[in-house]
Amino acid sequence: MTETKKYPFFRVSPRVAQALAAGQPVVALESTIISHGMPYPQNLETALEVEEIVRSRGAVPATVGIIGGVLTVGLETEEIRLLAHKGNEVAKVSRRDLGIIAARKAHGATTVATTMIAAHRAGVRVFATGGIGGVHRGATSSFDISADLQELARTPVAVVCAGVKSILDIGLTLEYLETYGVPVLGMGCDNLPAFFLRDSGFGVDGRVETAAEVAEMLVAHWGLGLVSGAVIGNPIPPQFEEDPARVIPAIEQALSESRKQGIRGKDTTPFLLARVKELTGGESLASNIQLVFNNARVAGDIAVQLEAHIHS
Ligand code: PSU
Ligand code: MN
Repeated sequence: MTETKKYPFFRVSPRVAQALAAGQPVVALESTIISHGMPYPQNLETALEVEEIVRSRGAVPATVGIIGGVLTVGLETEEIRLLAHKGNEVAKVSRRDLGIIAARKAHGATTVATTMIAAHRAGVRVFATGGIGGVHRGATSSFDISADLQELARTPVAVVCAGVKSILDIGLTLEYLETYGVPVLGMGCDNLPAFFLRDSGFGVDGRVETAAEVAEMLVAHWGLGLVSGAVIGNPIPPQFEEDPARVIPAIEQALSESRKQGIRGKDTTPFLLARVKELTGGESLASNIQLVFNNARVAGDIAVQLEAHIHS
């Protein structure tokens, strides 16, 4: 079964399609971070500023989301506004939810996993976000492992992120990525960043200093016929790093509350993110926004370098 004209399930905006056809660098951006990851109106302001930052590096932004059941690469400002405003009312859509939301012609926010799916299908190789999903603490009994990791195993898109938030088991997340053949690079760092903190204490597979170096590694990885994605860990700028003495207790408390309240499945990550934000006050939101900006800059640079490589 293929899609028909009557039911277009997937769409690339004309702006992004033209950029891709012209060989311009494009950076994909996710929308769960908008609808579920940040409150309104900071989510909207951040999403639009991230697009501006990507442009300022010489690349074309392509925010991904689901509008009326159509998985769309390159949301218009009004569509971003819709997802930002609706927030938790729109579905958080991972791989297993895509067909359900498409058939219902509902709106949806794409996670890292579904943003990768859409980016790959459109021909976009670089994607910027805040933090990826991973292996949850206690996963040995809950089995809670983000579908983001499986997507990284099977979809050739490079995800620039500030590492993994310590609501997760960072060590197990790296073990999982190793098993599935996903390279983890550190942008100017030997250890994977831990979102609000610059250093998780867990080593990356390759330290890189420049976007050009990342592009070379991606060209080699994919040139060898490997189909997995890659994680580019980019530490939060030092001036925005959080105090571990504030963040770590907040994370511990959020985790303990989620266990007590029996939060499960796809609600776990949004619950923990929102709770950590409440417990640390507005400051953590400001850091969150700054690290996303920083990832957008680096992703823009990587996309530019990757295009330069492909056309040289
Ligand atoms: N981690 C964050 N911020 C986020 C997310 C994760 O620090 O906004 C979002 C991303 O969209 C990610 C998703 O893909 O949560 C993972 O959800 P889950 O753990 O349910 O797979
Ligand atoms: Mn999960």
